[in-house]
Amino acid sequence: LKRVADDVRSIPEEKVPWFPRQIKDLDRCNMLITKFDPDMDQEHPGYSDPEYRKRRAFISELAFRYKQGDPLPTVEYTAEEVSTWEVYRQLRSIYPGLACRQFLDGLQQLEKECGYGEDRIPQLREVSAFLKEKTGFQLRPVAGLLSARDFLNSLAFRVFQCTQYIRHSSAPMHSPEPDCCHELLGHIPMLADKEFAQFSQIGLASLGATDEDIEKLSTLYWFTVEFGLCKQNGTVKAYGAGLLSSYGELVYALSNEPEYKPFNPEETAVQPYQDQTYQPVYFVSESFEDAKIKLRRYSAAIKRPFAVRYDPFTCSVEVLDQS
Ligand code: NLE
Ligand code: FE2
Repeated sequence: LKRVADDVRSIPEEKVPWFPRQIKDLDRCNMLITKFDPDMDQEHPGYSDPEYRKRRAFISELAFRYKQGDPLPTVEYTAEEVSTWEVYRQLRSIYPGLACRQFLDGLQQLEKECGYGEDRIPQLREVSAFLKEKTGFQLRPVAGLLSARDFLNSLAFRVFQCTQYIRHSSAPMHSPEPDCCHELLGHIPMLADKEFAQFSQIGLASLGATDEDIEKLSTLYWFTVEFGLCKQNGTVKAYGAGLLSSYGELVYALSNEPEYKPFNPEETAVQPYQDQTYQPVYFVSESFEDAKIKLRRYSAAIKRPFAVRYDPFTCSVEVLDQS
């Protein structure tokens, strides 16, 4: 009987992109895309506001220094930042007619149990503790837009990489980049839903996936988790976080202006998209459950020379050689 060392038995490394095996490996999943950077992009509403840029640099630094297991940093938000958070009140007033049931349930719990409201910006630390109890999700701070691979890989561990700065006060109704309004209002209520948390299956499918599959998975993520619509009791509702955090786009998406297509992973995965402004097309699923089942089926069918299994007891990924 011969015991084979783990690293010898493992998959042919050259062919498979590196991926995190343990939750602490997420410290290496930090590749930022400097697309809407206020320091570099002249179109950014904060570009000509040195105070804003200084503030962003300060909050970014907290994320750069963070290591898995550290307590989440708290930010003392300024009066100006809290007044930008007033989008809460405006969005809150239109949610009942436009947001899906799971979102409304989640938000109500956050208001009751986690201090959500229009007067203060919730802290990642308290929100992460709340999610952990509901669905096992936890947050980690990130300095901006992450590469699709790193972002999706983190989801495999039920870790949601979360920005902590807030959008510029001159453009509260829509931001092309993620910020705490987007995370806290768009994503967090959905991540409190057990069924929705299973969308993170897409994260497991992304581990060691080819660049081509990552592109498809992130497009699917875009049109579901970020901009998804679903039917509920005969009407179309929003469940996508990019919609639920933007007053402008939420109203637009549920008006009769944009094009709707039925959600179908094979087709959705190759739909070109742009991320500067509102989407020209949205995908509608027959129900929330339907989106989940189809996404799961698609993820499970992705071909890799190995299989992965997540072990929630050790927060690590087991890799099963299948060659
Ligand atoms: N457009 C969204 C918002 O304004 O909140 C953010 C989308 C981030 C992908
Ligand atoms: Fe997002």
